[in-house]
Amino acid sequence: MIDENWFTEVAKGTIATSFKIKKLLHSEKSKWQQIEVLETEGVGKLLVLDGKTMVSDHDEFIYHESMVHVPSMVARKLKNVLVIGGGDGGIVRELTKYEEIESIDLCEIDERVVEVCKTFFPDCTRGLGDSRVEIHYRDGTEFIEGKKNHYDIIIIDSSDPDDIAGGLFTGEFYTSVFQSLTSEGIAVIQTASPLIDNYGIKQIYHRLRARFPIVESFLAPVLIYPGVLWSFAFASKKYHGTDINGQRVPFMERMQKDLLWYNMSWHKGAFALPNLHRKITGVIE
Ligand code: SPD
Repeated sequence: MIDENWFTEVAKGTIATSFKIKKLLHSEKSKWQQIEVLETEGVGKLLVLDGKTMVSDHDEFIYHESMVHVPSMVARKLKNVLVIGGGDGGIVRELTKYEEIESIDLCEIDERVVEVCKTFFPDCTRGLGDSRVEIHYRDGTEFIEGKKNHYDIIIIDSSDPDDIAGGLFTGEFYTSVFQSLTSEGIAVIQTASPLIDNYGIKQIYHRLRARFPIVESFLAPVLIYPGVLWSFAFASKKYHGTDINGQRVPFMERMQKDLLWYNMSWHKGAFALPNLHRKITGVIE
Protein backbone atom coordinates (compact mmCIF):
# COMPACT_ATOMS: atom_id res chain seq x y z
CA MET A 1 0.00 0.00 0.00
CA ILE A 2 1.38 3.43 -0.96
CA ASP A 3 0.12 6.40 1.02
CA GLU A 4 1.60 9.87 1.61
CA ASN A 5 5.11 8.95 0.46
CA TRP A 6 5.20 5.77 2.53
CA PHE A 7 5.03 2.19 1.30
CA THR A 8 3.56 -0.18 3.87
CA GLU A 9 3.43 -3.97 3.84
CA VAL A 10 0.93 -5.48 6.23
CA ALA A 11 1.67 -9.01 7.42
CA LYS A 12 -1.14 -11.30 8.62
CA GLY A 13 -3.42 -8.26 8.76
CA THR A 14 -1.81 -7.09 12.00
CA ILE A 15 1.85 -6.04 11.67
CA ALA A 16 3.04 -3.27 9.37
CA THR A 17 6.49 -2.51 7.96
CA SER A 18 6.94 0.87 6.25
CA PHE A 19 9.50 2.56 4.02
CA LYS A 20 9.64 6.26 3.16
CA ILE A 21 9.49 6.69 -0.61
CA LYS A 22 11.54 9.19 -2.59
CA LYS A 23 10.07 8.20 -5.94
CA LEU A 24 7.94 5.54 -7.60
CA LEU A 25 10.31 4.30 -10.32
CA HIS A 26 8.13 1.65 -11.93
CA SER A 27 4.67 0.15 -11.68
CA GLU A 28 3.02 -2.44 -13.91
CA LYS A 29 0.59 -5.32 -13.76
CA SER A 30 2.16 -8.37 -15.37
CA LYS A 31 0.23 -11.49 -16.29
CA TRP A 32 1.01 -12.79 -12.82
CA GLN A 33 1.26 -9.93 -10.37
CA GLN A 34 1.66 -6.23 -9.60
CA ILE A 35 5.33 -5.24 -9.94
CA GLU A 36 6.63 -2.06 -8.33
CA VAL A 37 10.06 -0.55 -7.90
CA LEU A 38 10.40 2.25 -5.38
CA GLU A 39 13.32 4.53 -4.63
CA THR A 40 13.28 4.74 -0.83
CA GLU A 41 15.03 6.93 1.74
CA GLY A 42 16.24 4.05 3.87
CA VAL A 43 16.98 0.98 1.75
CA GLY A 44 17.69 2.31 -1.75
CA LYS A 45 15.69 0.71 -4.52
CA LEU A 46 13.01 -1.69 -3.32
CA LEU A 47 11.24 -4.36 -5.42
CA VAL A 48 7.66 -5.02 -4.37
CA LEU A 49 5.52 -7.85 -5.80
CA ASP A 50 1.79 -7.83 -5.06
CA GLY A 51 2.41 -5.46 -2.16
CA LYS A 52 5.20 -7.52 -0.58
CA THR A 53 8.84 -6.51 -0.34
CA MET A 54 11.24 -8.81 -2.18
CA VAL A 55 14.64 -7.18 -2.66
CA SER A 56 16.34 -3.95 -1.62
CA ASP A 57 19.72 -2.51 -2.59
CA HIS A 58 20.50 -2.16 1.09
CA ASP A 59 20.22 -5.76 2.30
CA GLU A 60 19.72 -8.19 -0.62
CA PHE A 61 23.18 -9.67 -0.02
CA ILE A 62 22.12 -11.15 3.33
CA TYR A 63 19.31 -13.23 1.87
CA HIS A 64 21.14 -14.24 -1.32
CA GLU A 65 24.52 -15.09 0.25
CA SER A 66 22.80 -17.10 2.99
CA MET A 67 20.63 -19.17 0.66
CA VAL A 68 23.47 -19.97 -1.74
CA HIS A 69 26.64 -20.41 0.27
CA VAL A 70 25.12 -22.57 3.02
CA PRO A 71 24.14 -25.48 0.71
CA SER A 72 27.05 -24.92 -1.70
CA MET A 73 29.59 -25.22 1.11
CA VAL A 74 28.00 -28.46 2.32
CA ALA A 75 27.44 -30.21 -1.03
CA ARG A 76 30.14 -32.70 -2.02
CA LYS A 77 29.24 -32.51 -5.70
CA LEU A 78 28.20 -29.19 -7.20
CA LYS A 79 27.49 -29.64 -10.87
CA ASN A 80 23.78 -29.04 -11.57
CA VAL A 81 21.74 -26.47 -9.68
CA LEU A 82 18.10 -25.43 -9.94
CA VAL A 83 16.68 -22.13 -8.70
CA ILE A 84 12.91 -21.84 -8.50
CA GLY A 85 11.65 -18.24 -8.31
CA GLY A 86 14.52 -15.83 -7.91
CA GLY A 87 13.76 -13.74 -11.00
CA ASP A 88 15.68 -10.82 -9.51
CA GLY A 89 18.87 -12.81 -10.18
CA GLY A 90 20.49 -12.43 -6.74
CA ILE A 91 20.66 -16.19 -6.10
CA VAL A 92 22.11 -16.88 -9.55
CA ARG A 93 24.74 -14.16 -9.08
CA GLU A 94 26.04 -15.90 -5.96
CA LEU A 95 25.97 -19.35 -7.62
CA THR A 96 28.08 -18.17 -10.57
CA LYS A 97 30.96 -17.61 -8.11
CA TYR A 98 31.47 -21.41 -8.02
CA GLU A 99 33.50 -22.46 -11.05
CA GLU A 100 32.67 -26.13 -10.49
CA ILE A 101 28.97 -25.54 -11.18
CA GLU A 102 28.30 -26.59 -14.77
CA SER A 103 24.66 -25.70 -15.19
CA ILE A 104 22.19 -23.40 -13.44
CA ASP A 105 18.50 -23.69 -14.36
CA LEU A 106 16.51 -20.66 -13.26
CA CYS A 107 12.78 -21.37 -13.31
CA GLU A 108 10.86 -18.11 -12.86
CA ILE A 109 7.18 -17.86 -13.68
CA ASP A 110 7.16 -14.14 -14.49
CA GLU A 111 9.39 -12.91 -17.29
CA ARG A 112 8.56 -9.30 -16.43
CA VAL A 113 10.22 -9.63 -13.00
CA VAL A 114 13.48 -10.54 -14.73
CA GLU A 115 13.19 -7.69 -17.24
CA VAL A 116 12.27 -5.09 -14.60
CA CYS A 117 15.15 -6.23 -12.38
CA LYS A 118 17.61 -6.02 -15.29
CA THR A 119 16.70 -2.32 -15.49
CA PHE A 120 16.57 -1.42 -11.81
CA PHE A 121 18.74 -4.04 -10.03
CA PRO A 122 21.69 -4.59 -12.39
CA ASP A 123 23.91 -5.70 -9.53
CA CYS A 124 21.52 -8.59 -8.81
CA THR A 125 21.00 -9.61 -12.44
CA ARG A 126 24.65 -9.51 -13.52
CA GLY A 127 24.99 -13.30 -13.26
CA LEU A 128 22.10 -14.00 -15.63
CA GLY A 129 24.31 -13.61 -18.71
CA ASP A 130 26.69 -16.35 -17.54
CA SER A 131 26.86 -19.11 -20.17
CA ARG A 132 25.96 -21.76 -17.57
CA VAL A 133 22.60 -20.12 -16.82
CA GLU A 134 19.41 -21.12 -18.61
CA ILE A 135 16.21 -19.25 -17.78
CA HIS A 136 12.89 -21.13 -18.02
CA TYR A 137 9.74 -19.02 -17.80
CA ARG A 138 7.59 -21.77 -16.32
CA ASP A 139 5.65 -22.70 -13.23
CA GLY A 140 8.17 -24.38 -10.91
CA THR A 141 5.74 -27.15 -9.97
CA GLU A 142 5.48 -28.21 -13.64
CA PHE A 143 9.13 -27.66 -14.53
CA ILE A 144 10.40 -29.97 -11.82
CA GLU A 145 8.09 -32.85 -12.76
CA GLY A 146 10.26 -34.32 -15.52
CA LYS A 147 13.56 -34.11 -13.62
CA LYS A 148 14.72 -37.12 -11.67
CA ASN A 149 17.94 -37.60 -9.69
CA HIS A 150 19.55 -34.64 -11.45
CA TYR A 151 20.24 -31.64 -9.22
CA ASP A 152 22.91 -31.37 -6.54
CA ILE A 153 21.18 -28.34 -5.05
CA ILE A 154 17.70 -26.87 -5.45
CA ILE A 155 17.07 -23.37 -4.08
CA ILE A 156 13.47 -22.28 -3.72
CA ASP A 157 13.53 -18.50 -3.69
CA SER A 158 9.80 -17.96 -3.89
CA SER A 159 7.47 -15.35 -2.53
CA ASP A 160 5.18 -16.40 0.34
CA PRO A 161 2.73 -19.34 0.63
CA ASP A 162 -0.33 -17.06 0.67
CA ASP A 163 0.31 -15.64 -2.82
CA ILE A 164 1.05 -17.03 -6.30
CA ALA A 165 3.82 -19.21 -4.84
CA GLY A 166 1.36 -21.35 -2.83
CA GLY A 167 2.05 -24.44 -4.97
CA LEU A 168 5.73 -24.32 -3.98
CA PHE A 169 4.91 -25.11 -0.35
CA THR A 170 2.82 -28.28 -0.81
CA GLY A 171 3.74 -31.85 0.11
CA GLU A 172 3.39 -32.92 -3.55
CA PHE A 173 5.89 -30.30 -4.63
CA TYR A 174 8.37 -31.35 -1.92
CA THR A 175 8.05 -34.93 -3.20
CA SER A 176 9.06 -33.70 -6.67
CA VAL A 177 11.95 -31.72 -5.18
CA PHE A 178 13.15 -34.85 -3.37
CA GLN A 179 12.97 -36.93 -6.56
CA SER A 180 14.80 -34.29 -8.63
CA LEU A 181 17.77 -34.25 -6.27
CA THR A 182 20.71 -36.65 -6.54
CA SER A 183 21.31 -39.14 -3.72
CA GLU A 184 23.32 -36.50 -1.81
CA GLY A 185 21.13 -33.58 -2.86
CA ILE A 186 20.16 -30.56 -0.76
CA ALA A 187 17.17 -28.23 -1.01
CA VAL A 188 17.11 -24.80 0.61
CA ILE A 189 13.75 -23.08 0.93
CA GLN A 190 12.76 -19.64 2.22
CA THR A 191 10.34 -20.36 5.07
CA ALA A 192 9.15 -16.95 6.37
CA SER A 193 9.57 -15.33 9.78
CA PRO A 194 9.16 -17.43 12.93
CA LEU A 195 8.08 -14.25 14.72
CA ILE A 196 5.08 -13.83 12.43
CA ASP A 197 4.03 -17.04 10.73
CA ASN A 198 4.71 -19.90 13.10
CA TYR A 199 1.60 -21.86 12.03
CA GLY A 200 2.59 -21.77 8.34
CA ILE A 201 6.20 -22.66 9.16
CA LYS A 202 5.12 -25.65 11.27
CA GLN A 203 3.22 -27.06 8.30
CA ILE A 204 6.16 -26.55 5.92
CA TYR A 205 8.61 -28.38 8.19
CA HIS A 206 6.09 -31.13 8.88
CA ARG A 207 5.74 -31.74 5.13
CA LEU A 208 9.51 -31.69 4.61
CA ARG A 209 10.12 -34.11 7.50
CA ALA A 210 7.70 -36.58 5.91
CA ARG A 211 9.99 -36.70 2.84
CA PHE A 212 13.61 -35.85 3.70
CA PRO A 213 15.81 -37.75 6.19
CA ILE A 214 17.49 -34.53 7.31
CA VAL A 215 15.47 -31.36 7.83
CA GLU A 216 17.13 -28.45 9.59
CA SER A 217 16.68 -24.71 9.65
CA PHE A 218 18.92 -21.67 9.76
CA LEU A 219 18.19 -18.02 10.45
CA ALA A 220 19.32 -14.67 9.09
CA PRO A 221 17.93 -11.14 9.43
CA VAL A 222 16.32 -9.47 6.43
CA LEU A 223 15.50 -5.86 7.29
CA ILE A 224 12.84 -5.38 4.60
CA TYR A 225 10.70 -8.43 5.48
CA PRO A 226 8.04 -8.15 8.20
CA GLY A 227 9.45 -9.90 11.25
CA VAL A 228 13.04 -9.25 10.10
CA LEU A 229 14.23 -12.56 11.57
CA TRP A 230 13.98 -14.89 8.56
CA SER A 231 14.10 -18.67 8.39
CA PHE A 232 15.32 -21.08 5.74
CA ALA A 233 14.83 -24.84 5.53
CA PHE A 234 17.82 -27.07 4.83
CA ALA A 235 16.34 -30.35 3.55
CA SER A 236 18.99 -32.89 2.72
CA LYS A 237 19.42 -36.54 1.77
CA LYS A 238 22.82 -37.14 3.36
CA TYR A 239 24.66 -34.21 4.92
CA HIS A 240 23.74 -31.95 7.81
CA GLY A 241 23.73 -28.19 7.51
CA THR A 242 26.93 -27.77 9.48
CA ASP A 243 28.85 -30.56 7.62
CA ILE A 244 31.00 -28.12 5.65
CA ASN A 245 32.88 -29.80 2.80
CA GLY A 246 36.54 -29.49 3.82
CA GLN A 247 37.68 -29.54 0.20
CA ARG A 248 35.89 -26.30 -0.46
CA VAL A 249 37.28 -24.47 2.60
CA PRO A 250 40.41 -22.98 0.93
CA PHE A 251 38.19 -21.62 -1.86
CA MET A 252 35.79 -20.03 0.63
CA GLU A 253 38.62 -18.64 2.76
CA ARG A 254 39.65 -16.65 -0.29
CA MET A 255 36.14 -15.77 -1.44
CA GLN A 256 34.57 -14.79 1.88
CA LYS A 257 36.71 -11.66 2.06
CA ASP A 258 34.57 -10.29 -0.75
CA LEU A 259 31.23 -11.35 0.70
CA LEU A 260 29.22 -8.96 2.86
CA TRP A 261 27.36 -11.49 5.01
CA TYR A 262 28.49 -15.10 4.68
CA ASN A 263 31.54 -16.58 6.34
CA MET A 264 32.07 -20.10 7.62
CA SER A 265 31.78 -19.14 11.31
CA TRP A 266 28.43 -17.50 10.63
CA HIS A 267 27.37 -20.61 8.67
CA LYS A 268 27.82 -22.85 11.70
CA GLY A 269 26.20 -20.35 14.08
CA ALA A 270 23.16 -19.86 11.85
CA PHE A 271 22.03 -23.41 12.71
CA ALA A 272 22.11 -22.72 16.48
CA LEU A 273 18.40 -22.09 16.96
CA PRO A 274 16.44 -20.38 19.74
CA ASN A 275 13.90 -22.66 21.43
CA LEU A 276 10.95 -20.92 19.81
CA HIS A 277 12.21 -21.85 16.35
CA ARG A 278 13.24 -25.35 17.43
CA LYS A 279 9.66 -25.91 18.54
CA ILE A 280 8.10 -24.46 15.41
CA THR A 281 10.31 -26.55 13.15
CA GLY A 282 9.75 -29.77 15.09
CA VAL A 283 13.24 -30.22 16.60
CA ILE A 284 11.75 -30.28 20.12
CA GLU A 285 8.16 -30.67 21.34
N1 SPD B 1 8.04 -12.05 2.34
C1 SPD B 1 8.80 -12.08 1.16
C2 SPD B 1 9.68 -13.26 1.02
C3 SPD B 1 10.32 -13.15 -0.29
C4 SPD B 1 11.33 -14.13 -0.58
N2 SPD B 1 11.89 -14.04 -1.91
C5 SPD B 1 12.49 -12.82 -2.24
C6 SPD B 1 13.26 -12.85 -3.52
C7 SPD B 1 14.67 -12.48 -3.33
N3 SPD B 1 15.50 -13.01 -4.35
